[in-house]
Amino acid sequence: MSILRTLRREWSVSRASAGTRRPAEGTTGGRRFLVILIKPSHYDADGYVIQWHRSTIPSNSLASVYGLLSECAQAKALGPDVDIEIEVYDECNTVIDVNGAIRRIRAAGAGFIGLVGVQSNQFPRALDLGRQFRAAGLPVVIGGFHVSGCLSMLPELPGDLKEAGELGITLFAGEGEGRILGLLHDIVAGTTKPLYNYLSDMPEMAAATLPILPRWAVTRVAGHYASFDAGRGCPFQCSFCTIINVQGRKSRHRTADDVEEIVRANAAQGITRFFVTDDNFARNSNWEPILDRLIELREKAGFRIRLFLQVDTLCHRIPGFIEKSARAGCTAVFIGLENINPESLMGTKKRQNKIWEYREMLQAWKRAKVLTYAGYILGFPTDTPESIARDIEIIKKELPIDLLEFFYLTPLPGSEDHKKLHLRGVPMDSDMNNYDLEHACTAHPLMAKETWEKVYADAWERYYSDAQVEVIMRRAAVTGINKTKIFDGVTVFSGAARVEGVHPLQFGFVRRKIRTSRRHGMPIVNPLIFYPWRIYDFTRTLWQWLRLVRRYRAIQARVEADPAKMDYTDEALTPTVTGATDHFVEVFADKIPKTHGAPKQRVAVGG
Ligand code: B12
Ligand code: SF4
Repeated sequence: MSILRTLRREWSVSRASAGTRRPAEGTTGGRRFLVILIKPSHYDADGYVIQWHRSTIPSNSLASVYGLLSECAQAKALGPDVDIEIEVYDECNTVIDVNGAIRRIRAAGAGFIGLVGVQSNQFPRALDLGRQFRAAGLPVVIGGFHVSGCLSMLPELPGDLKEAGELGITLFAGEGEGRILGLLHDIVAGTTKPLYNYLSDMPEMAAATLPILPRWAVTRVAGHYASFDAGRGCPFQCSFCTIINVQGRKSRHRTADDVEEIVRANAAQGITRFFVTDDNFARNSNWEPILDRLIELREKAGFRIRLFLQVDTLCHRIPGFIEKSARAGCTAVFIGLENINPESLMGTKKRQNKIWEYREMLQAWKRAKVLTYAGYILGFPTDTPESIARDIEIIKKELPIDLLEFFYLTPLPGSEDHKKLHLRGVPMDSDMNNYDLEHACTAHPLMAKETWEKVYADAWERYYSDAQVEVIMRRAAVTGINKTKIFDGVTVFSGAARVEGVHPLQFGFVRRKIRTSRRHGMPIVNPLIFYPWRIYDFTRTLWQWLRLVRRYRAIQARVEADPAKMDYTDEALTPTVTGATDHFVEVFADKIPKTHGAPKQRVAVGG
């Protein structure tokens, strides 16, 4: 019943902290310069901001920019008599009091609003917030992947970035390390430029400013996870990826000393759980010294570090990587599986994914008792409802994945896919709010939009069937994965899309819908209509969650009570025999390119 316990605990903390004024950082009584950092969320289909009493994943962009500004504040960078104060909010877990923020900056006498880490799907919300602050005459700066991605790949500014400029909002492209002070000076002098573009000049990460958030901001994330990026950049070339075009393909990494400092700074405020946001930590060329240091901190200095890592499907080939990750405290890992059809993977230049090694790789994580999450993209050009259904069934039976999450193949601004479609004039959804990987944003060659939408909804139903949930729990029991973790994971991943209508990556505990925080241009609903609807909406959702939790508790109780639970085995858990080819690899044999290490082609079975 851990989810309900978490909810109860989080709810009481939320109530206790409601209305408390956030402590200003570094005040000494001189002139004031107030920076309000906001990580915007985005809108649901009804135009309400997607936000929660507690979010589940911390924002590393916010921690990075907060770290940069804290450094300026501590260094008295605007002069010895100027106190730089910083407030920091993640809109996914906090309702933004726009009028209050305006009043506080006015009372301070100077300052600005920083809209941080704004992704494409958050840009409309960022513009709506920016519009209100600009109407009050405050300086507003937007940074993050939408601005950086568009500027790195498109020949000219798209309409929404132009609109931001017309509102007087400053755009910041590229990374903030080493550049924030210049921006602050310009804001103070009133000479802020419409655009700062540092994309061609990526800062070194060694000795770069450390990402950090104050404890009260971290505790708004369930489980009190903090985050850091141990490195940026990825050597691969997936065509749907924006990262390589913004942060580059060269691995830039923090030092082991810096990572230790991040851990110690967080531990000093009672936080030792970390989401390491490197898109592919296995390709961080400094992974080993970093893991060695974390192992030392855990095993010699007694830090109770827990890590969530993101890796690629070839990580098991790096000697010692999985073992050291586990010893360093990794209890969960996200693997960019993306698809099991080699044709789809080749089509998006994801050549590094060798499907014949998937099972071995997943079993290696299982042996280390690490929970595995994998992303699966739906809508590659050759995908059909039938082929997707077949592939999901194969995964369920033959691959020991714990939690699978589905995405639409999306031409994200900043990716090669988006650039190509844009230059060819192929129609794409003009509403950036939909670029959340939960919407079909462009036409599919074989599936109508409605078919694709049904395939997406069905994928969650198909993978999280009660029978498969039991299989996942049985595999977890026999491989020693923590049963509370598996229960929580399965419940959230199964329910987020189906009950709340949001992807698990956007999920939080206890949804909030604020009547007046509605998308620009949509009417504010009369309270007499809004509140009865909201009560109904809330009760319906709660009821669905309770039913789901009850069902899964019954399944877990059955698994736990089974005297033969430690004898459980299935095809996915059976070790791959050297030289033999897994059944699912044979299914795709005719599509496997003849690359180094590929199994010899056999006759393809199944369609
Ligand atoms: C961690 C992460 C998450 C976390 C936390 C979000 C966060 N941004 O912290 C979670 C899991 C919540 C998340 C969710 C999603 N994510 Co995400 N995420 C990432 C990831 C892996 C790391 C983010 C990060 O920490 N980057 C490092 C920081 C330091 O870089 P940065 O954000 O660009 O910030 C720097 C500069 O931009 C600048 N800057 C930024 N803001 C500001 C503000 C000011 C005022 C200034 C001066 C400077 C400045 O300075 C910062 C420091 O250098 C990135 C990939 C990546 N490598 O960045 C994807 C990424 C940002 N996510 C992406 C996507 C698509 C999503 C989702 C929409 C989809 C999904 N279902 O996964 C969801 C939606 C969430 C929502 N609520 O709407 C895309 C965005 C692409 C785009 N065109 O927008 C990325 C790039 C990955 C990808 N697939 O290509 N994500
Ligand atoms: S492996 Fe991940 S981070 Fe690297 S290019 Fe591919 S999608 Fe991008």
